[in-house]
Amino acid sequence: MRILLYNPDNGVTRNFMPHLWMFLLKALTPAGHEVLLIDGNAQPMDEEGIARFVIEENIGLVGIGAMTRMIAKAYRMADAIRAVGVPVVMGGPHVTEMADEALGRSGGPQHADAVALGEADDTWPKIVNDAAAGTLKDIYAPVDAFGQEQKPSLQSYPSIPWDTIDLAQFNIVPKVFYPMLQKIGAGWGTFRIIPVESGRGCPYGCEFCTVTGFFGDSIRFRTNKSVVDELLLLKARASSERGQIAVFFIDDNFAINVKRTKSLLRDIIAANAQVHWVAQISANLLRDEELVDLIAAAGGKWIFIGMESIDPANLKDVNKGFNKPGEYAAVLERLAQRNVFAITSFIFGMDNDTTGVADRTLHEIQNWPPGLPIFGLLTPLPATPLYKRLEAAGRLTRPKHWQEFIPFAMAHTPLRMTISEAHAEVKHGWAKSYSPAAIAKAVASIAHKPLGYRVNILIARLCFRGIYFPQMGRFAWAKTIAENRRTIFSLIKEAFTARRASGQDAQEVGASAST
Ligand code: B12
Ligand code: SF4
Repeated sequence: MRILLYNPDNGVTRNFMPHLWMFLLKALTPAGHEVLLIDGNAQPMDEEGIARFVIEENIGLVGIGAMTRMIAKAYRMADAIRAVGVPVVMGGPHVTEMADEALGRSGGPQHADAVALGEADDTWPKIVNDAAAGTLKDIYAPVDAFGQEQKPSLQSYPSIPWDTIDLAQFNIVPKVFYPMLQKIGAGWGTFRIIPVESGRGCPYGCEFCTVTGFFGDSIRFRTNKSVVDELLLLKARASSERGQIAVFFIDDNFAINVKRTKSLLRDIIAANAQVHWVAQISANLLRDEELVDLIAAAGGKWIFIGMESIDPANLKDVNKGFNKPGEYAAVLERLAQRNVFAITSFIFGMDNDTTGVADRTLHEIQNWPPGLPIFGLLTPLPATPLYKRLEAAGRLTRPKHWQEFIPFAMAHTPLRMTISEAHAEVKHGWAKSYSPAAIAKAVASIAHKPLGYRVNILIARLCFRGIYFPQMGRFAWAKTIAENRRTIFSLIKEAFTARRASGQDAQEVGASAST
């Protein structure tokens, strides 16, 4: 049977990074089937396009995975596929919580023939076999013989063949940058970010988050060896292609078990398996100097920190009181001293937020080492404690917000400001942080560091700007480059000056050697 795994586009950004679930399920597919992958963020497709594709490619089963924000598109695509007679199985965090919605049992139309609940590592082979035999069931739950929920241990994690997978569509370098980047060094025209997981689960239970409910509060890890082997495979591929590959450790809290993380990082260093990587780690765990040393030595370049708010009252409200705003600056300094920078994520529209929250947050940020601030709105995702609390209080203004997804729009009323004030705060946060002046200041603030770090900050800022200000077309990129031309040209000039100087040094060395 030919199987298509499809991830709908998020409608905001393009091909930032492939979605791991597709590659994982492909690796777990029983022998004898062929699996094709389409990530809508890299290969945009509409309903008509996907219906034509499944017919032309003789697809016998389509698997669709989606977060809540892409579910409306996922349902539309599923409808188009089912209309041409091909069965659809859906999985992922949204349909796990809203299986009845996907199966048409909550008053709306049916979108999926089957739903895979929760982690599908163990159920996927069964789904494929049932589909091939024409006996697809409606619900696949990861349970043992006694009906008890069973989570994959991750101890026997499949090997994802990153060495042979076609990654061309996931090159994140906008074409307009090719000529400039190739001058920096060979291979800089391609840059892929690959998702790798080393463990699953988070016990913290923040009110707005689905992770504790979905993956559970007991944490499971892959073996160090299996992670190291995966990194070595990626490193070998990058070097054979003379391209750049970075890894995103998608674990929700990469250092949740500090002892284990240190042992993994030591193994990465010992195996010389370092690639540049990003990981998500909560601020409280970054107090540990030895951990931060190992992060830097093992290739860590960016750490995503869910800071959420600089107001302890807000953090307490959402059960994230373990975040201590008073230590944010020290945590970021500790990272920056080792040339590791942070993606700092903030949520506005929390219950204790009032107008001016963006300026108050920006005021703090300006004293921190340069990083990548990102701003979002408190969003009640289905089945989270937050959703239940707001629903009980009658505060949901769009209880089924996913049916008509609007980027950066609230679905409930904040307590101490209006919805439009909250939207304005987010806009202000992005506009101020990603203005040409702010980008120039971020680059200049590390003028004492080697050029590569400043180029890194510049490129990352230009790309992150696109999360809020759509930057998908050639024209949008040209405009962004024009606006930031002073910073860009000053770094290019510095690169050429350094290159010429090193060329002259080499000539002088050559001349003195021959005399
Ligand atoms: C990496 C990641 C991202 C990446 C992008 C995604 C990517 N390219 O990989 C980045 C950092 C950009 C990101 C951003 C956001 N993310 Co995010 N992200 C994750 C994260 C940490 C890992 C995803 C992952 O690969 N997991 C590992 C794989 C193996 O798990 P999985 O995807 O769930 O797949 C398993 C099952 O679900 C199932 N399955 C999944 N799909 C399918 C399909 C079929 C057919 C079948 C059978 C089974 C199946 O089988 C898989 C194996 O068991 C998850 C949290 C988490 N731990 O999953 C959050 C998560 C997915 N993100 C979440 C959110 C909310 C966001 C944001 C909206 C945050 C924000 N406020 O801005 C943005 C939106 C991004 C966008 N523009 O679309 C939520 C989604 C909740 C929901 N109900 O939708 C999660 C669950 C975290 C949370 N806080 O609750 N994210
Ligand atoms: S620490 Fe992160 S992953 Fe864990 S519950 Fe909180 S927001 Fe979710």
